[in-house]
Amino acid sequence: MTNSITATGSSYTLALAGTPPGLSEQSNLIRENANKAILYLGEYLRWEGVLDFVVRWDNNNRFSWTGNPGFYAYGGVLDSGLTFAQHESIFGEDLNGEDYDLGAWINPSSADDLYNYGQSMFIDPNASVDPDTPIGETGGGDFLSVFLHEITHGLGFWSTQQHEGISLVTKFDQSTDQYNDGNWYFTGPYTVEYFGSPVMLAATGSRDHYSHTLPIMYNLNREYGLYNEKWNITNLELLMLKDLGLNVVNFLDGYSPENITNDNSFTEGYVYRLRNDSTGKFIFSSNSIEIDIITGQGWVNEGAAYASPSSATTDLYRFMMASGGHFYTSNIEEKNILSQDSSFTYEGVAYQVYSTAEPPQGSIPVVRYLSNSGSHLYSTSELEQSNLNASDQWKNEGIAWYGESI
Ligand SMILES: [Ca+2]
Ligand SMILES: [Ca+2]
Ligand SMILES: [Zn+2]
Repeated sequence: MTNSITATGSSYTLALAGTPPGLSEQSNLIRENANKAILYLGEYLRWEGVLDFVVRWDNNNRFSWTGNPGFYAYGGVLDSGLTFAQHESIFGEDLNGEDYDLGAWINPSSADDLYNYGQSMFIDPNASVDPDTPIGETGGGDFLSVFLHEITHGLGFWSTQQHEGISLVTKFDQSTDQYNDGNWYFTGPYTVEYFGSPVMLAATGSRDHYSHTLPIMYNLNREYGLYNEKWNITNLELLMLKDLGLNVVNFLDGYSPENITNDNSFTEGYVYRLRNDSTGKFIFSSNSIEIDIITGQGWVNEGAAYASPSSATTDLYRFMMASGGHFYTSNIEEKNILSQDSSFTYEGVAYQVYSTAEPPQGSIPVVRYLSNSGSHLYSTSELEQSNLNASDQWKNEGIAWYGESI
């Protein structure tokens, strides 16, 4: 059943999966607490699509769990560096299909009680988020708080740079820097504006938390949380989520973020060409998040090349080549052939274009060039094309697709 959050209009589902028999009597209360956590977060965030939340008892191969019974964030990361839930929240597309988008894994060795790091957890009979609610002597923390914590990971507090090497760099990782003191800091502009400085991240444990040295009012995304308390949303988490691309529509205490514009040149529906001077590669993007991520990472935004047509006739498919460059095609047969080729990794639909068959009058041809070194360049500029045509470094491969003129 799809639910809607009155405050923001966001939609969601919630499932319990693999609930141990010993917890069947408590499962309604567990669901009620998880639901309250979603509604609580949903008062502040407006997301697109339908976020599918889960409380799932199972082993999670991704994290190859070895420690105490405990909780772990449910989700996964796309090549773009966004989590599934983050992508769906921003773009409204559910890219992991039937799988749940975010939530909590619970190690199943807790057969008939909820444990976190060996301690029994509190399941609040009132499903309250009030920070003054006593949570008993359990020591394992409050289930509602821990679930809320895990779903913030699903929404983008997720470092793969620390845990899975640097080949996959998340939007979160892009918002962090290691300073001379050896510590990592979150440097998102909204967060820095609010906090007054970059926010120190956990030095031990997992870097997608802020450090336990922050003032104790900051609890929800703290590493080594204060387990005898309810963890509450503060503006710090909300501004970190805003820096991660989420649409935060409400803040606490009347706070209103400064109008910080990183890329005010971006226009929805325009396709930008970006250039990497150190590798000589080019990329087309109509995705403000992607442009934001790669600009400054050696990529220069050359500006809008054309618009993605509103009445497009085909998808444009993007591949990553083993050589490091991108390859684009609007030809479905070529797309299917390259999908079988191990030196091409399919990245998905880049945006929509006009196919080469009967392009409308006034549309802009995109001409494909192949260099002697095997990389491709797509050009919409007649001046650039005449230079490329005159060069013996480049071979004109013809019109690849058409864009809408701006
Ligand atoms: Ca979904
Ligand atoms: Ca899904
Ligand atoms: Zn965590």
